[in-house]
Amino acid sequence: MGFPDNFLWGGATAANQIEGAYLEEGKGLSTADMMTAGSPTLKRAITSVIESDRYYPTHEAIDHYHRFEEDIALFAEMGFKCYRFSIAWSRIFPQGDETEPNAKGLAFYDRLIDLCLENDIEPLVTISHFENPMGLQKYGSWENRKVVDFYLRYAETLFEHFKGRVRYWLTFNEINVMSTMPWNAGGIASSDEAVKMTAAYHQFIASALAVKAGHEIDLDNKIGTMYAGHFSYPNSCDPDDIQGNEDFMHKMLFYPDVQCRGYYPNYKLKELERQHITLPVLPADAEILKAGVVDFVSFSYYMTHVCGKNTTGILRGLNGLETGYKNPHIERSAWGWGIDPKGLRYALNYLYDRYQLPVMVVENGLGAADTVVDGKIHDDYRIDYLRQHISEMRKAIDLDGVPVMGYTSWGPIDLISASTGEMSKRYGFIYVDVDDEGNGTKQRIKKDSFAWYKQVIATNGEDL
Ligand code: BGP
Repeated sequence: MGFPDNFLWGGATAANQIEGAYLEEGKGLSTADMMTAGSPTLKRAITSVIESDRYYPTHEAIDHYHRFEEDIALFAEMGFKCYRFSIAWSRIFPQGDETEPNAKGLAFYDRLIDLCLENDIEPLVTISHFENPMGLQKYGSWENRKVVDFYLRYAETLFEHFKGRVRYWLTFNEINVMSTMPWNAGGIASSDEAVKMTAAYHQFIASALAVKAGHEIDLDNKIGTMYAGHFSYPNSCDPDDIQGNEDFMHKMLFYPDVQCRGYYPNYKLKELERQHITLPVLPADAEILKAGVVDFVSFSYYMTHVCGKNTTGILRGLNGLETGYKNPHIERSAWGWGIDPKGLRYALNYLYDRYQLPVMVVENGLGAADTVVDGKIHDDYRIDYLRQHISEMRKAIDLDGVPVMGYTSWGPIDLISASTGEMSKRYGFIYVDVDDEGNGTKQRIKKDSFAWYKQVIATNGEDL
């Protein structure tokens, strides 16, 4: 009993949140490079000005691009079995639409991946994580079907180039974020529903084509969906609350439904009909979606929501990530995210029941402000959070029989927050000396949670 022997313990990051070096070695500008910093109360903005007096977090981030050797060594010291990271599309195809890849961009990831493999760390690559080459803006980004071809060329380049070295892939990070943060998800600046649904449709087609190509290039490739786990409880047992909650869940769940089943669910087709939205369907698309179903389901899990009959709008509140009613049974993080470890067991069961595919938790963690006292960071609150979540995940395996493949906690090293652009919202086992303005030595310091997680992995989750 307990975690399987080959369980993939590790951590997860995204290129635009850690690498920096935003224009080095031929990299083109990405949509993430055009976002200002924000704060818990101030939303990040999209800008067309590349240099300004506001700090642009992706430009330097934590300088992982130049310090990856030190960072991977620290992950290896913790005993990571798996490292989930993303490849910056604009390092490989700087404008997005070139026919030949940028060799220097591939070379950086060669070094990173080879180092992981030397340390027996299985790479799990997110092909697109909240960044698109700015060069694709002239096409209208994902609103234009042409971008499917550019994405496919990019994905095939990765499958070919890293063949035999990378076996686990995710086509899009949190694909359902197209509904809530379309700029992050697809370089879409509009909040118009028809535009977002068109862009999402194109991403489904692109994902399906990539899954098919990935399997053709290497039968060993396992390619997954990555769902922003927006799980929600009904506000009461009033049947209208149950329906209201279901309506919210559907707005999110249709994304993994399409990727796992290979077709749009009826409830979504009916909703689109009511909204007078026509999807840009081409004759062969039904076949494409069917032939490109994913091999596994991965998701991020930070919080749960409460919805019901009077929930208006799907997401609102702090950073746009709090939904509906307050849940009096759970506590909240300093950023207002509802902390619900038991919900993780529920979520794992929910996804496995729905798709009957292996499941992986590819993000989970506590964003908190840490203080350095005498060169040490005593983050018992983080240990507490992770311990509770991991123990609920174990129940899903032991008591419910859910085939959980692995667990990569979010931000094993402090990095830039995606929603706020802050550095002070920290998730790491490793502290990085950088503040919200980008000042600091960038020195890496192990927090108390570092030794704790190392022990968790060493005992395969026995010693929590
Ligand atoms: C997910 C994203 C990540 C990450 C995480 C934590 O939505 O996939 O990129 O940032 O959330 O969120 P935040 O950084 O806003 O605290």
